[in-house]
Amino acid sequence: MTRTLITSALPYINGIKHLGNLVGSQLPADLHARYLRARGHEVMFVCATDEHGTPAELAAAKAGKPVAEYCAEMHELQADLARRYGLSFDWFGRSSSPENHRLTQHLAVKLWENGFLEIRSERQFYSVEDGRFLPDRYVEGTCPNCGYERARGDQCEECTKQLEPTELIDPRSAISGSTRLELRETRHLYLLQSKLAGEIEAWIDSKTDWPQLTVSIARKWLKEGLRDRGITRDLSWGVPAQFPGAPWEGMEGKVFYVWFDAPIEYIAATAEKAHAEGRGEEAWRRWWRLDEGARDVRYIQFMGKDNVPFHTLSFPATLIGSREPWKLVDYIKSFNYLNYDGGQFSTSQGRGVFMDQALEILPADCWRWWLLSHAPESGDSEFTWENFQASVNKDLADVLGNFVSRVTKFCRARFGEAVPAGGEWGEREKALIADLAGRLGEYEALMDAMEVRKSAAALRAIWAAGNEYLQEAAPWAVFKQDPDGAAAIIRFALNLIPFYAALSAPFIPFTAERLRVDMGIEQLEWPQDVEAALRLLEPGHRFTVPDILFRKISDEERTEWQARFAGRG
Ligand code: B3M
Ligand code: ZN
Repeated sequence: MTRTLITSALPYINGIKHLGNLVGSQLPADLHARYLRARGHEVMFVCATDEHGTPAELAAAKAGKPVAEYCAEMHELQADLARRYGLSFDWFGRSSSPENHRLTQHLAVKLWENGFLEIRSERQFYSVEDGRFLPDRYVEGTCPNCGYERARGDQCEECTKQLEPTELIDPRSAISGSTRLELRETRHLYLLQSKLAGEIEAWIDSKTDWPQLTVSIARKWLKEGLRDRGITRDLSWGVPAQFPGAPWEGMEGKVFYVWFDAPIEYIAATAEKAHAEGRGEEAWRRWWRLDEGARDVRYIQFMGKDNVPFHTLSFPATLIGSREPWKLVDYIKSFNYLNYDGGQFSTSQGRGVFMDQALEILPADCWRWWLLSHAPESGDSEFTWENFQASVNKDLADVLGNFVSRVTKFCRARFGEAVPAGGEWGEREKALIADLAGRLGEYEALMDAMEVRKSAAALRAIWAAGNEYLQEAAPWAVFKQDPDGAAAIIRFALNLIPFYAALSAPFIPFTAERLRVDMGIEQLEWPQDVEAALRLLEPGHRFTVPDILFRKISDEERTEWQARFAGRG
């Protein structure tokens, strides 16, 4: 049995994420984790809140709370939202955990011992008005690469380029907006990535099956030359850079850079789980240490395209430079951006739908379905209310919902709430079984390949095949002359419901679970053999007619929501 390690990029702690964030990493990661578990794989799916660095400090200051308290509250909020979206993390950790502190400091020491870390003196922005150094996001300005005017000191969101604050044109303080910035001397630990460039390039070259988007971003930044990067900051919140046993001196009052410790949290989160469950170190090390079992692990990461440089270059540099046998990622599935109704989602302007608001208006499965079936894979994609309405009303309500409702209600009216005996399956059923077997194979191949949109389309086609069958077989007409013939049709159609529920569970887990309960079965099983799967519910098996699965979105609602989420901009 294959073991698969799945990580989703860690959502920043600074506020509730919008739907674009959700579809860029956590949701497709969940889809894959659910699918592989259903196929019998052992899966370790971890995520966490990314709690350090300037985003956390800035947000806590804005909320008027001590940063530790702010992070603890926001973690609970994000964990609760994750549950309500059915994100099936095996562990949802915190990058501020003791495990991550220990592991981050451990890896830094190893890098130092191997000659990949050194102390350098650099000149950094100091804001006279704010009375402090301004690392990373504390500085904003114009991107030297693309001209975007609100680029942050660590990275331009627009063109994904990793930046140094001093590269920004017209720099200003993100705290006060002040442009009275001075360059002052400060000492930091530097990760000598340039020394590792050859090894990283060879490693990326070996990844011949990586998706185009991932490889092109990685290569672009490799070509520019892998630069040495400061991995400490003049901040108080984070993993302390000076600690007992550190082989260097003079790093008091500094912490590790958030992008240094955040990916290490993937490992630390797995350790948090082991510790919380009272299990030994081997429980997490078998996933992460090649010398302790991780050679059998396939490791897949999910993330938005802006995170790719850190995962293809910086994090591998940390692990490779440690000269310890850590598991490196095998496959990176990256996503483009989801835009919102002709523009971008904007947290500051309240534009677009955020995770908490979405659930106020419709159940999680509607969002999961739309987002996954429109995942921004081949290019950026766009959320529009028209498209969302059409998708929910057609795919979910008309195709899947209507099928379930017609079949179960007709059965109840003619035969009662139990699978009817009588009649035999004929050519039509045989043909559909063969058709479904082919479609199932295609669906599995697409899911294996993490082709999210295409998988959704394949699943929708499987639902539609049931509708067409019902339409052609027309049990309501057959019933008048041949009740046994109608019973055979309905027995077949009823059996399609658990079959659909099993296949749909990775996309719409809440609906699948309702169907499981209403159809009176113990556990949804992934079909090995379509014919056998369609004989699961035997004559006499009792079920309950499900309540309406998906209600349709009216034009009035659509217009109302469009106005409500248009933002203040
Ligand atoms: N928190 C950035 C983001 O949410 C960052 C990802 C960390 S993954 C280790 O886009
Ligand atoms: Zn840019």
